Amino acid sequence: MSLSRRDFLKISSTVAAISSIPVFKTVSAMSKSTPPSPPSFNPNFCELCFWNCGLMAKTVNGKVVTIDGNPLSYRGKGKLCGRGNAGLGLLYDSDRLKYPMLNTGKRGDPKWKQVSWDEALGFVANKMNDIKQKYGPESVVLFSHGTGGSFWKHLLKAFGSDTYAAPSFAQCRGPRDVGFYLTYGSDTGSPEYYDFSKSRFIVLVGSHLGENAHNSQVQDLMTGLNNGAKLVVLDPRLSNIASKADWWLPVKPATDMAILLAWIKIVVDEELYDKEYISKYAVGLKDLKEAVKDCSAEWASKLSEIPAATITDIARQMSKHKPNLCISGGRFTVWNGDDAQRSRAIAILNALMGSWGREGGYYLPAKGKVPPYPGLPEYPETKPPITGEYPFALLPVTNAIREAVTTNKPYPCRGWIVYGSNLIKTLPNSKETIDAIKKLDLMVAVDVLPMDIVKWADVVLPECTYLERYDDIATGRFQYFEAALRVPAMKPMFESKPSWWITKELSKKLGLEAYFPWTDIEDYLKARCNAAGISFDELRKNGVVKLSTDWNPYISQQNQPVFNTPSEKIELYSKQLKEKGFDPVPKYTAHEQPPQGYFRLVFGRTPLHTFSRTTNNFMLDDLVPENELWINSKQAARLGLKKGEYVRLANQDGVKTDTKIKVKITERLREDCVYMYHGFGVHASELSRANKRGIGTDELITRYKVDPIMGGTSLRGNFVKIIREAQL
Ligand SMILES: Nc1nc2c(c(=O)[nH]1)N[C@H]1C(S)=C(S)[C@@H](COP(=O)(O)OP(=O)(O)OC[C@H]3O[C@@H](n4cnc5c(=O)[nH]c(N)nc54)[C@H](O)[C@@H]3O)O[C@H]1N2
Ligand SMILES: Nc1nc2c(c(=O)[nH]1)N[C@H]1C(S)=C(S)[C@@H](COP(=O)(O)OP(=O)(O)OC[C@H]3O[C@@H](n4cnc5c(=O)[nH]c(N)nc54)[C@H](O)[C@@H]3O)O[C@H]1N2
Ligand code: SF4
Ligand SMILES: [Mo]
Repeated sequence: MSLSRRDFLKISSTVAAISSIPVFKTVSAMSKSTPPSPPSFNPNFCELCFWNCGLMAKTVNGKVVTIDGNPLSYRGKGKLCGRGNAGLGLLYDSDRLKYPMLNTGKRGDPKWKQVSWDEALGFVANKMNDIKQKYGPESVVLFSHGTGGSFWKHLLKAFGSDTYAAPSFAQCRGPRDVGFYLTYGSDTGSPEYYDFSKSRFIVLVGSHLGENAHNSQVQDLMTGLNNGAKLVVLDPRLSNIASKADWWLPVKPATDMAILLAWIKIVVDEELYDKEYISKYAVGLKDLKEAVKDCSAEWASKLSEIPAATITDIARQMSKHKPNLCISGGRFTVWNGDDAQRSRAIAILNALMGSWGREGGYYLPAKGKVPPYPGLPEYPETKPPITGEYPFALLPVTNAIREAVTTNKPYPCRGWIVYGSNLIKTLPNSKETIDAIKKLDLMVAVDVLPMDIVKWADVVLPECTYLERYDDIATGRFQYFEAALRVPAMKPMFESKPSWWITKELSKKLGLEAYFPWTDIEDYLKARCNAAGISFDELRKNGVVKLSTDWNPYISQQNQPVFNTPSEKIELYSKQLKEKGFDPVPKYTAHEQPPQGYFRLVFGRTPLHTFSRTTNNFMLDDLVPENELWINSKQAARLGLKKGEYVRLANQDGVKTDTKIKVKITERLREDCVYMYHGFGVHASELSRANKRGIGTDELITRYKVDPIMGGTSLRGNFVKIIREAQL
């Protein structure tokens, strides 16, 4: 059955009415014979993206009927974004994974056999033990993106493997976090430590906040702007937020570093930096000055196509508002392969403005801890995780794991457990991912939907959705410390199960039950709450507990910052980088520009979808059913393209898409690129709505560079040409 959002809205206004959806059959039967019971309300936090906004779910007669923002939640501040509001579109998706399944066919060409949980977990345990015997426990690794992954991480550590990799490092924010870590000895957090609501000046380098719908951050940004903050946006596209900016810089893609270095030079040469702050907290100013001496505004202008006078003016304006300003490099920072260095340039510029630890800049995040479940046995000794040969990979590197399958370096990698990550669309060059999967001894997918990754698994473990489960306590470091809880608002549908249950059952089959001594999840959560001095009942009722509320987030005489760098200062010049053979101060690298007849493939987010995970959601599908190809009107006229026409794309390596995309003609984009939302072009035939709608950026990203500092894969260096139907 395919249900649209309009259908759903029509029928969801009363509980009796929603009985027309088959999944509500039991409710309707009940509601006819028994009067409706009073509603119950359970706190939860959203899993439609990784911001995890707090919410309250209303349940009537055992079925969730509405979800609303929880005002106590920092990340949501009482609101849910368009995607978050569509949580029921996931819960009641008729395409959901319903039973454990074994693949009796081939990986990629599966024949599914429905099996019991006992059989599915027995299969996984046997294979894991086989691999352990032949190669060692570290040869089974975890890919994990999402809250339930914490139980899998615990299980794998107990099994003897320390490799748990999230694409949010090497395919997302890793370069930014490493760039800041090398400069301040701290990453920038998630939620980022941006103090936007109090900023007087904000610079967004390639961030499209607003379309990137990270809820509280968008609210904070708008508060800052409403209070008069000036805004600069660097983006080759007039994004929604760029349309609100005081300065929109339609920078030539891949040249941002030139502008950043020119700003550093102007600020240093004209002595516009925060002198007291730099002399007290930073090292390396002299070396920095020397390193950027040739990076004039005129030089940057030639590369970036932004006027030199504008570059100079902004540097001066910026420094007038110091230290209450925030220069943000966005979250998705894997662009061109020198991304940790670009992020370092942003970190250095912030340091010159004295914005770290200052009101309106980057706040100092509150400290706090929820200790682990008490009395657990120690994890066994094991080999270091797979990070590739990247000296500053702070976390395991997804793409290095993929390589390890073929190279057996640093050791063989034979089993993958993939929790909540659609790796086929998430890692660049899907052929490399598929080739690696084909070589494995075990491939497990833990998911809620039959996404692209699922057909490559030997066994599929259906997790219930976030509204049907408890998860581990989630913590957040804001201007206070937060503990948040997810409480099931209804029983899991079909035979789906929560990860806390799946991992506990699997631990028994692996002989690891000593690591899972709790009787059930409430027993586990209560013990953790006790250890942290939190009331479980309060957390269970409100969903959120605020701790460290007396935290001072700003530097003052009594509140001095600690920099966890070798010099214990902010490192404008990095000896750490120098020692490993990298530039101690960022340098400009020229990146390839599109060849004749090609456009650079540029992509971002639609406010109403999260990657591929929401593309089948019937409440969102009606609003944004597919992605569009943005193309500048001059180029469209040159190619004779018409608005709404469907085209295919081919990239520089001759890869041609098998699906089509609708043309959107616009003035809001430079002429040298085309733009689309990432996440569409799903190739999973069981997804009745999403399958083959639009084009996936991932299909066209066959080429990538790896950041030698930290292992991030650049995703912005592919070029495409447009193929019209007539040319096929
Ligand atoms: N080409 C290209 N690649 C990219 C990006 C891009 O813009 N373009 N963006 C990059 C970025 S920034 C990131 S963060 C990554 C994101 O990478 P992923 O996290 O892999 O992206 P999603 O498409 O959201 O895949 C999530 C998977 O989790 C499943 N899922 C959803 N909810 C649950 C749940 O409750 N439990 C379980 N077990 N599974 C669940 C979904 O069905 C889906 O299969 O991708 C990166 N890769
Ligand atoms: N609605 C929604 N919100 C999301 C997500 C989602 O899937 N959906 N995903 C979340 C996640 S995990 C992440 S990491 C963030 C990512 O969100 P952001 O950090 O904002 O990053 P991008 O998606 O890369 O931003 C895309 C913008 O960068 C511009 N751009 C492209 N090339 C260049 C360039 O060379 N220079 C400059 N200056 N700009 C360039 C594009 O035109 C586009 O407007 O979004 C988060 N928020
Ligand atoms: S930003 Fe939106 S999708 Fe993400 S967690 Fe919050 S409400 Fe959910
Ligand atoms: Mo991300």
